[in-house]
This record gives sequence, structure tokens and C-alpha cells, in this order.
Amino acid sequence: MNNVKTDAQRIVESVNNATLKNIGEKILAGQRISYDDGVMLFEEASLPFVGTLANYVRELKHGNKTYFNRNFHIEPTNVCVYTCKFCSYSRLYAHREEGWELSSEQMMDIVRKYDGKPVTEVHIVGGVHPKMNLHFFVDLIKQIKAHRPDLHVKGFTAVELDYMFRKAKVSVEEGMKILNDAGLDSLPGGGAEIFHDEIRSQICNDKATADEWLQIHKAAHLLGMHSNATMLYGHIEKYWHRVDHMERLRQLQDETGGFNTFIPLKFRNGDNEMSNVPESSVIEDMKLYAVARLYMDNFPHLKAYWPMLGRQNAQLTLSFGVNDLDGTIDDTTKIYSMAGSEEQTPALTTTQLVSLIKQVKREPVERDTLYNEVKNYSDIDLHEMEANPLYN
Ligand code: MET
Repeated sequence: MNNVKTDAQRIVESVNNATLKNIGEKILAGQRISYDDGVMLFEEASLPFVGTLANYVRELKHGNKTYFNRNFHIEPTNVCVYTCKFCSYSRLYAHREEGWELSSEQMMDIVRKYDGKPVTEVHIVGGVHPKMNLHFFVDLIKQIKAHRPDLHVKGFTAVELDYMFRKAKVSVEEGMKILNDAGLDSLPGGGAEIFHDEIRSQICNDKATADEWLQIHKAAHLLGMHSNATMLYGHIEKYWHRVDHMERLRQLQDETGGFNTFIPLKFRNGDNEMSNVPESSVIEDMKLYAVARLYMDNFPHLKAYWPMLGRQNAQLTLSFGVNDLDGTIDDTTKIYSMAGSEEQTPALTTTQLVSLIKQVKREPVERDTLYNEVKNYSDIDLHEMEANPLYN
């Protein structure tokens, strides 16, 4: 810790630009940086500058701990009423024979496949299907909870919920209460994309607006549920749109404290209507993670979603502010493989995930969805893990 602080102090002292020096000093003093500071970091700061400071903040908050969880996904359908241009996954209802629509029974079969396996979370997201309604999902959640009460159900993006609640003609507050009572434990962070309408109107014109997204998360927080937040970056947005996005999240977090984790999602250009837009470089990716760590001072965790970045780049993020890698996943999501990610069958065993974290000299800690520590793997020998079926 002392070393990373000294490193951070040195890089702040040595920077020539007075504004950057001032931002660095704020960070070293534990003060919040402003919107203008955020834009300035993207525009003017070097990767070593933001990276060294972000690593300092990361170690101040979490030391070397790097969290991961053991989870699987259920994607009920990829049939969707919306036409987000960056999406490689969805199929319109008129072309639903090209997609999939799982029945409750098929989804329960997936849940039962994990009987006796030490997963702690099921993550449910997918297309916004016109016929999979609130009642259908209430019933599904109840079935999951009846079968396995201790499995944390994290499900449905604010976009999916917005549609579900409208169709059911219930208010956001009523809808959220109904799902929470059925057993929904928390919300994932998807559907946020870029909040600012200048970009939102170009890339996902027809789904929930920024205000609707934020209102749904607020309602969940007020019920005592936690949630995550994402940002789809690296396409047509400008730096200031990113900062505006993070600012809106930071403000809601000041109000409710209900967010656990911020998850930047890299735009991948495979097989979608924005395939002509180049993908961001790894340097831009790492810079984004670092600035996010510095800006989102009231978010406890910053997560790299490895199926989208690739596992080696995900490892690299651990030096740029990230303290969490999601998750074992077990090849149960198609969202990023269909967008051209190098991870075509995203699955990591616990041994592989622990090994990735240890390779970059961090401390692997299994967590549950709410960041309660399940197990610290620092002192567990990798060979021992390889020999134990529970970890493979
Ligand atoms: N339907 C979700 C949304 O737009 C995304 C799930 S990933 C295909 O919020």
C-alpha cells in the first residue's frame, strides 16, 4: 500500500499540466473529482497517470482482494421488441424462428443442472419478449426459489422491467414490489448503454430512457434491493457523454447507496448494425476503467466482465482499478460471443479463475452477489484445486 501511494504521489508531482496535478492532488486527498475533471482525465491524462492513481484507489478500498463469484446465466429468449443498433443477439418477433424462447420448464431444467454444485447466483437477462410477461417471470422466480431457496436471483435489466411493468399496467414501485416478494433479490446493471439522449437516440431509440432506467433502480434500492450499473462504451460517444453517464449514476448512488458495482461494457462490433464502427483499443479500455475507478468514488466495486474483454485483458484491468471479475458463468451467455468476442464459449472453472487472479499477484476471494466473502483462495494450492472436482 505504501508503495502504491508513493507511486501515485510521484506521478502527480511529476506531471507538467497544472490542472492534472490538481486533479491528482484531490484524489490523493480523498476528495471527489468534478465533471470537468473527469473529461480532462479522458482528454489529457496519460494511461500511466490515471492507472497509477486508480490502482492506488483500488488498493485503498480493497487491497489486493479480487472478487469473483460462481454463477450461471439464464437467457430466457433473444426475441426482442427493441432494435438497439449495437446488439448482435436479438431477433425481432417476426423472425422468432431464428431465435430461442425457453419455457419455464426448460429454464427450471437449467436450474436443476446445478443441483449439488456450489454456485451462489443465477443471472437472468435476455431479449424483451412481447409475451413473456410479469406473471410469467413471477412464476419462474417462485419456482426457482421453491427449488433452491438460497440461490440468489439477480434478474432483469431496467429495460426489461420497464416493458414488463407497462404491459402489466403496474407502477414501477408496484412492479418491483411484486417481483421482490416473489423472490427477486437484485437487479443486474444492463440496458444503461449511454444515458445522454444525443447518443441514446442514435443507438437505442426505442427502449427505456435514462430517467426510466434510473427510476427503476431507485425503486429497487428503496425496497432494500441492491443493483449494478453498466455503461456501453467505445462506439460513437464522446468522452463527455461517458462522464455525464457516470455523473448520473454517482448522483443516484449518493441518494440511495444501493449500487454495488459499476461494470463498463466494451462495444464489440461483430454482426450488428454498428459493425462499421471500430472497436476501442486496449489502451482506451484500460484508461476507461481507470477513470471510472477515479470518478465513481461512491461505488464500492468496479467489475471487468471477462466474456466481453477476453480473459487476458480482464487480467490487465486488475492493474487499472478493477477489483472484481465476473464469474464462472459456465458458457451460459451468448450476448458477447454473438458480438464477436474472442470468448466464444465463456466458461471458467474456479481453478482457472483463481489461477488468472494469482498470476497477476492479486488475492482471489470468492464472494456472493452482495459481496459477502465466501472463501479466500490465497493460501489454497492450485494443484490441490486441480485435483478437487468441486473447483473444476
Ligand atoms: N434486454 C436488455 C436491455 O436492453 C439487455 C439484455 S442483453 C441482450 O436492457
